[in-house]
Amino acid sequence: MITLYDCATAPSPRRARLLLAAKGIAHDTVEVDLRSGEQLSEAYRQINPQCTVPALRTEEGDVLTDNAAIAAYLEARYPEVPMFGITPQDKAEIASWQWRVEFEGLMPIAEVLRNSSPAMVDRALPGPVNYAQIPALAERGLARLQHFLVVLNERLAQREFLAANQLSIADITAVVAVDFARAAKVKPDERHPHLLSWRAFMAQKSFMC
Ligand SMILES: N[C@@H](CCC(=O)N[C@@H](CS)C(=O)NCC(=O)O)C(=O)O
Repeated sequence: MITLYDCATAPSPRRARLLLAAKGIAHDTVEVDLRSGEQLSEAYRQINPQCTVPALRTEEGDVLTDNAAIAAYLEARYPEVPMFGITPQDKAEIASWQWRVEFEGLMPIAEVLRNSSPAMVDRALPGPVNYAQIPALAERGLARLQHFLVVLNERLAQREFLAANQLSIADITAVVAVDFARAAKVKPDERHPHLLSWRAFMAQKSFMC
């Protein structure tokens, strides 16, 4: 049985959880308590030396330690509900939006939170090494995040889904980014009607959690 090392309150493991749910893959869950620093414990380092969640133990016993590897593995192992597209064109478009959501959405949220939160002093980046906060990155991240909601809204003006006219990994990543933006006090509003409609439409998907 697959095991997901998860944290119910964190955005990155939610991406893996949603993908597992969208593909209908049964799995065990081990909750890792990020608030108490369990990800830095010796026991968790033995599982994932990068000290991050998600991690996923495959049925073959390998441990995959980031969303990119987890998603690549799950798509190859359980292709039944394709989430990365089938045709070369669709695969390219989905990969492009997956990257944009990560780079223009998730990264700015991390920049804001990790460089401003008192709880994250010296934890400005995840992982085993401590890095000091850079307050200017929080400021830049906020501007980038606000701009990204505009980008998403424009993209979704004429489309049901973010890429390739199909539900894909890019929609899942975007749901996680848009929802977690609230932690940075940014959320879609009446300036982003298409983004709000898409989010409401995504909320109806049976796998949404
Ligand atoms: N590249 C990783 C990033 C994972 C990541 O940053 N996870 C955060 C939770 S959202 C984490 O484990 N943080 C631990 C920490 O802050 O020490 C992925 O997407 O899989």
